Amino acid sequence: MIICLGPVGSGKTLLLRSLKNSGSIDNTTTAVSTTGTDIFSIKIDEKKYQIREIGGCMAPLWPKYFGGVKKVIYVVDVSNLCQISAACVLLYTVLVNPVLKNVPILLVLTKMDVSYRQMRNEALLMLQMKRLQKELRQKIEITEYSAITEEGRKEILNWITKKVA
Ligand SMILES: Nc1nc2c(ncn2[C@@H]2O[C@H](COP(=O)(O)OP(=O)(O)O)[C@@H](O)[C@H]2O)c(=O)[nH]1
Ligand SMILES: [Mg+2]
Repeated sequence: MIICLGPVGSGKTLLLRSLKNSGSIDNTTTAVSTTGTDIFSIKIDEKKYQIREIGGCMAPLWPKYFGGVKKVIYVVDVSNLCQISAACVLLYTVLVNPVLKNVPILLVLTKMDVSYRQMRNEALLMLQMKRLQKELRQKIEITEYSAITEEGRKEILNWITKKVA
């Protein structure tokens, strides 16, 4: 099982929906923020991957779902600078959990369609990625995404299918 975490409204549901069905996001898609958890079954090259989205408002309960997790996708909304430092603290509390000490992490900087290119560096700075990468033993990869343009979709799918060393 892969889990998808991130603050409320960071774009988890839209990301997983667009990974599941490319082109499924349109103006008629209503966004209801996820309260419990939602499981998305994503088929890549005839193989099925289960990804569980855990609602951002459930952050205190996240660790309940860490058992048996193989990979973590962490979604951060780069268009919302106010949320980024909170996202960083949350990410840190996730990564120090011993259950996840060998689990690869994909940090998805999403809503790139809203932000300017240089937002990436600014966001990484605010997330204190350098420090995180130094202090933590997990392998953290960083990628950019937009559920609107679906730019970056392939990179995420590749990461999902990659064998865990
Ligand atoms: N422009 C833009 N808006 C997005 C993107 N991803 C999500 N959103 C919007 O952000 C809001 C929250 O998205 P949602 O996927 O429900 O967030 P969740 O709470 O993390 O599941 C919704 O209004 C989405 O339409 C994106 O890549 N680009
Ligand atoms: Mg959601």
